[in-house]
Amino acid sequence: MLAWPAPLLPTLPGPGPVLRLFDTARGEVVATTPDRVARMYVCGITPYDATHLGHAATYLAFDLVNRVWRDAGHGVHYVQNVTDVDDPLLERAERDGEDWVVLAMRETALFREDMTALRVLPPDDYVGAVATIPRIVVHVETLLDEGLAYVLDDGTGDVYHDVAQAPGFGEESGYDEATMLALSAERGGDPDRPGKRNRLDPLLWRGHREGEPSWPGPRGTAGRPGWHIECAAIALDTIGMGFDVQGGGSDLVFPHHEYSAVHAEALTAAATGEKLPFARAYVHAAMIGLDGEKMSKSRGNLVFVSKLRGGGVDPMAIRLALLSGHYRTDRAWTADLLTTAESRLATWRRAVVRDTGAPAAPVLAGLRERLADDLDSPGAIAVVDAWAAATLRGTGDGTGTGDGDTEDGAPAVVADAVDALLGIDLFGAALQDG
Ligand code: 5CA
Ligand code: ZN
Repeated sequence: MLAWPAPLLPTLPGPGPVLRLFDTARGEVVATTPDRVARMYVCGITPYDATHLGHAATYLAFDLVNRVWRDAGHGVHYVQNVTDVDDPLLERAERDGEDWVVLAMRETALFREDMTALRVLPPDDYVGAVATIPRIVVHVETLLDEGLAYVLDDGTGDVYHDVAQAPGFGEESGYDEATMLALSAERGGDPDRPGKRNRLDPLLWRGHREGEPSWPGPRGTAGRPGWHIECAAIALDTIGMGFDVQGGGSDLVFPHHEYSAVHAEALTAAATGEKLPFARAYVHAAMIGLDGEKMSKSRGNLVFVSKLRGGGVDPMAIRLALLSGHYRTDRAWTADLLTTAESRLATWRRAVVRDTGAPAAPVLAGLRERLADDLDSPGAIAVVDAWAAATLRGTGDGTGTGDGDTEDGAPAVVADAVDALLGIDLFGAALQDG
């Protein structure tokens, strides 16, 4: 699938530090250990509605991961999926009397526009579920052949993964059975369905139902794929096992990331006999809420990126507003957040258009240090705030160096650092404003 155009990425002097991130599976902040090319998979949208600020916040968090790795000298192989066939998409199309393919295409196109406007680095592989069906079918057949999956005995043709045989089950989320059962029921699972071997067994393949799209399936059974095997198959096809970061919002900790990992680990064990981990770290962005509730398509309490942009809001202000909170803190979207970001952006822009400013080196070091520490974007923003204040006062104090110097060319270096590391372009609108 087509991704979206890459923004320019300035190169900064010298390499940045090793990125440390909170890994859900280990329950602590750990150093990432990428090879020359870091590998990251981030769960993409289900395109039945426009991109809201919750989605945007999650993709911005992983955009920082991408930027910090690149600054540290790594290449990054970034993969994202599009869940372009699934229950919520089909239900919305049915409700609105619209063709589900057209709905998915339209919302995916809008998502690309939003990501471009927010200056999110595009994935190298942007892969839809539908395009992956032939590979998914092969995987489901392998699990059936190995006796690790079974066809439900009720004539539907539905196939489930037998998790009792999956040794790694539970390692990603660390949840107990009661928590898993509750979350499974809440998030698209079917723990009470009769005939399953284990209530927590996840659906791999859904046999054809009247009125639903279907494709040739495992052992000739027409239908469509389950959700978790989609991400397992796409990751296996593109970046393989043991990749550096599996990312998404915290609503994916269970069941989605647990099951994607278990599917991929079972397939790898079947193919090689080895128990390899799916990802080295599972990283989750907290939820953005509105009026005290998680922003979600099913609740309908949404603020859309495209709506704000359409109303003339500078996408860089949206980006700055979302990054002003830490990615692991659940937080609310408010009008104030945007107003504060707009005035901060204006201040930064007034500072970077000067020829001379407070020294740049401590700003670059401070930005790198804060972001490498589990993406402390509020801390990084504070570093730039202090620099802008000192520059606009015409002195070098306030940057932490305490030497009161000013430096020719410092504003241009800071603008490059803010661009490369925080993804915020300080020149576009500043030039337009004259
Ligand atoms: N297609 C699946 C992932 S394979 C999916 O969850 N799609 S989604 O459209 O519902 O969400 C897209 C991404 O945004 C996911 O990573 C999800 O965890 C994240 N997300 C959803 N709601 C919020 C929210 N309120 N705050 C932050 N992130 C969110
Ligand atoms: Zn996913």
